[in-house]
Amino acid sequence: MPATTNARTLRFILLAFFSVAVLYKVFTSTSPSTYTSGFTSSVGSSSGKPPPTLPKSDVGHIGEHKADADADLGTDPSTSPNDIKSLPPPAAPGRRANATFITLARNTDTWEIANSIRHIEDRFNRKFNYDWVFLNDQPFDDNFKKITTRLVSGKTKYGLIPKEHWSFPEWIDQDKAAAVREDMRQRKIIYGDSVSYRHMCRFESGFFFEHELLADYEYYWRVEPSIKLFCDLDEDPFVFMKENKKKYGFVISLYEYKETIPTLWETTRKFMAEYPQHIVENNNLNFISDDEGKSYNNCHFWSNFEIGSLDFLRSPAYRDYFKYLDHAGGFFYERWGDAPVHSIGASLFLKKEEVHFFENIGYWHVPFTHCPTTEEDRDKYKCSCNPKDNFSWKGYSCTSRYFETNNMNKPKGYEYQMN
Ligand SMILES: Nc1nc2c(ncn2[C@@H]2O[C@H](COP(=O)(O)OP(=O)(O)O)[C@@H](O)[C@H]2O)c(=O)[nH]1
Ligand SMILES: [Mg+2]
Repeated sequence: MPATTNARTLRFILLAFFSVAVLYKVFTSTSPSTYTSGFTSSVGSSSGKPPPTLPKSDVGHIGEHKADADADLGTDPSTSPNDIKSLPPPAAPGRRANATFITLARNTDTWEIANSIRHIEDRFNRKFNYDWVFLNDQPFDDNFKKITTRLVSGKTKYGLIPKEHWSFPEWIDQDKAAAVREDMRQRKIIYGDSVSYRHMCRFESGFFFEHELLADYEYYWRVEPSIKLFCDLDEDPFVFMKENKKKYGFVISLYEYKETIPTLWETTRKFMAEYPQHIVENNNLNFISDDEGKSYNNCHFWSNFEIGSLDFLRSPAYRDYFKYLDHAGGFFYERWGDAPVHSIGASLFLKKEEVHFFENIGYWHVPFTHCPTTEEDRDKYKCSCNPKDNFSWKGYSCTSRYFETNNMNKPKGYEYQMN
């Protein structure tokens, strides 16, 4: 055979071999059609192993996610609608108000107040770092200070209540006061036989805002042991109060037990007659009275939550009112609570628009919940409360009345939360 023929034959054999090899590769390496795109496909081919077997729905889900990452994931019921966000900043930018949290507590309340602080910090204060003032009729022990300082992101301050703010004033007849306690004990009136509860109510009514540790602050937020916050609080309520000239803020309102305040209203009426200069026009009298002030309807703002102005409580009007009530003796001869006392003060000495209802602060203190009414708000503020538990539109709440007497529109859908 000539050399050229040999060379041609060799080229043909090589070409045929190469073509067969290419065809073999093409037919054996085609991916299964399910994995044409996305995360699972690339895992399968790069590892050299067959792709993991996933249930059909998961395969579709992962493929979709990768192929269409920007699509509205809310349309897929098995997918969280949350966008991927970066972590929130450690401290919210912007101005702060001159404000503090305030808690009255005993050393035995350490773990219950620890829970409350955790709620307030997680939902709000870790980004705002406001101070926290703790007051007690006994010295706080080291453990109370250690645990609370550990949890609060702002400064913590611990104060002892002066004796004259936590004792019987000299004009109180001790025998008469003891007889009332015994009678209330027999009638099973809540805290009716307690001396310390009465000191507490009197202190919260008239003295906490006089404590030297609060002297330099303008606003306070009262926090009690074992409360919960259900929603994120991204807007600073103290700054809100300041910018909108608000003096008293609440989340829950309800009727007071009338057995605890038999003569509170007649004493208040005497005060109004003697101090007419303190009663402002366009006040909230119609919130607390159904007959233009003849009688009290027992509605009050629930004072275990309050965001308020210390300057209001330190005003001549409120100070005169407390002094008048204190001399009348009802903190000991009855069992006047600080909630009706603050509420009557705020309703008579403040203009309507200086009082504010915080619809978006989801809150619990045994046994009542306020949960933002609309789903839109519960989404926006990441609330964890069940809207069925929202007490605000139910029969024993006064918040409907508050809206009506202030000509405010109730939130959309409130009527579905009335029962
Ligand atoms: N230091 C001190 N704090 C008290 C005393 N009694 C109640 N408190 C506080 O006063 C507030 C109201 O008391 P609490 O027991 O929650 O009453 P309730 O919410 O009306 O059932 C809470 O912050 C308590 O920690 C007391 O005898 N001493
Ligand atoms: Mg309480």
